Amino acid sequence: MADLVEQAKKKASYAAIDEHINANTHVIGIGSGSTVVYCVERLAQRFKSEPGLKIRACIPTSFQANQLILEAGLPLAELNAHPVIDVTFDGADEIDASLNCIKGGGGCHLQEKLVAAASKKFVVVADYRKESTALGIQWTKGIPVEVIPMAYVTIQKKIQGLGPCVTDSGNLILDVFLGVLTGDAAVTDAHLKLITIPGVVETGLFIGMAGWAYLGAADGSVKTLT
Ligand code: ABF
Repeated sequence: MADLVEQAKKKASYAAIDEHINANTHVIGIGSGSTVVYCVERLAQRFKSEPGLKIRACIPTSFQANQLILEAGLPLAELNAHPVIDVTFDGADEIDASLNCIKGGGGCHLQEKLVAAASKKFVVVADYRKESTALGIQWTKGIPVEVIPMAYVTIQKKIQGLGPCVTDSGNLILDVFLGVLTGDAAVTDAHLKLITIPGVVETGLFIGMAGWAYLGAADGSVKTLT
């Protein structure tokens, strides 16, 4: 089982990199989590072996991504130095048929969303366990919500969030249970309900941001959603 999942993550990541990285991709966003490790692995292989690739900058979404980029020998740079990203690759906790995602199970969704929002193309890579007909079915740990530390108790009372844990940006994460979110309107309503609370910095609901999802299957194939 563990081997099948790792194989699925790797196949999905390699397919995504091979389809979206070419001589015209210069600035690349690097997501967080265990699947993205394979994206960086494949990117580094191609960076070192294809002189035609002109990768100028890799923008991290977390401390983990920062370290992955450095250790792979890829060019690390800040979002403020490269505010327009050609393509970003990132994992997800759950993805529905409209490519809406729950992200942030690793506590990185604020920086992930900032990088995704600056990207011309946002590509999700995941294994088969993440695909879902409605958000909240597969991922049952709640929607991660990043909040300002000063207000976390007040917010926690309002939304009955579990937590907190500390993020790379020095904020706190609360996990909020809103049930199964069926359809785009329900996902949008959930995001708006949370984001309008003073002190909420960002939610883990990524709505309409992903243009592609590469999902590795247990049989070694890769399913593409667009
Ligand atoms: C990041 O890592 C997060 O937004 C998401 O929570 C998680 C997915 O990790 P993995 O690829 O390990 O499942 O992308």
